[in-house]
Amino acid sequence: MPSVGLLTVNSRLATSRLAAPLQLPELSARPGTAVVSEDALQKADYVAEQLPVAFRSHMNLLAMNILSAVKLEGAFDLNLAADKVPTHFTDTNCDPAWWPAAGITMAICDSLGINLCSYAVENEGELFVHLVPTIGDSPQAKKSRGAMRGHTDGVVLPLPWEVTPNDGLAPSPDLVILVGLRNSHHVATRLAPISAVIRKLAKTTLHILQEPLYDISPQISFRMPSDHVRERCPVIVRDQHEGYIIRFSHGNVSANSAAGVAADVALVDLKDAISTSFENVVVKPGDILFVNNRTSLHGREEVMIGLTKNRWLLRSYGLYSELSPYLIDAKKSNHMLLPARKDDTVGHRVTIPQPDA
Ligand SMILES: O=C(O)CCC(=O)C(=O)O
Ligand SMILES: [Fe+2]
Repeated sequence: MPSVGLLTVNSRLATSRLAAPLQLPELSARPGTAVVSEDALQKADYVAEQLPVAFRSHMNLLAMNILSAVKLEGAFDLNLAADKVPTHFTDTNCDPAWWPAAGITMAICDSLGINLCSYAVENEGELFVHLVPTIGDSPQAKKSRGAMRGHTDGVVLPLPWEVTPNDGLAPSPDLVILVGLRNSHHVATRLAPISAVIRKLAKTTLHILQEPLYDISPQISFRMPSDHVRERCPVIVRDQHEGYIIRFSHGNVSANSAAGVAADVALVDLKDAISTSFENVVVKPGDILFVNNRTSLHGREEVMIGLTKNRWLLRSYGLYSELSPYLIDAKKSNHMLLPARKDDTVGHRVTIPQPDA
């Protein structure tokens, strides 16, 4: 198959290791509350000084869409007792053993100009979600322990330059941040950089995927109206540098009914290309993985149900832009972004607060 050539960018994961783990902040409340931002941010200067130069330059390349993922190994040291694992994604009553790891992640992000955020429609807007395999037959529980095919997070949300005032939507995250607390069976996160995927696509396929021919529905974790569809979108977009960016999710992207058969075929080719482009990355305790949600698809190996206590990652999202235009309610939270939940009293809000509100 002819390859597209040209791309040398965003093709790899860069890894740095800290010589000694960072000193953990003492937090007085659960991360995601305003008081914790203050506690954690007091550590940001100290953290900035401790971060290896190589890591800082990797993070700059990540922000420029030149790298697709960066892993910081040995960022913190936590001694978790064997039974200290939350039972579900938003378990707010679980042991606070995870707070310092979240605090150090907040301090690192602050020192790098990354704004951590959540969406009000997902996981109650919690800033840090527990990625743990949960028991039960609900679609969410099954998803929590199943393998995950390649996807970008927040796929139904606009790309930053697609955001239109008053549509009540924040952009999808620039970064997906995974923090390792426990992973004793080395269940891998899987990364597929767009550059590797694109090299496997025929030129015509790549062109079709850049046409506004695809409809996108919300991922299962997003509590949005089931008829909320982002229509006629390109899946792949040329970015301002030498690369491309992608939004994709196997279950949530389909060719528009008027798009014609070539759009369907291009999607099948894309899925094939993704499936052979993965690199496995094990996020171990103390590791923080920063995934560029524009230039990398991510997924996961299956987490076996018998291993429920053996894997626990925290997940948060990051944006490089200011959050203030997209906050659901600046008085309520400094990280929870639009869209609002359908059952919130404000409904599908349309007024976007001014940046200085
Ligand atoms: O568990 C992982 O390693 C990744 C999970 C993930 O992609 C997600 O929850 O969206
Ligand atoms: Fe994900």
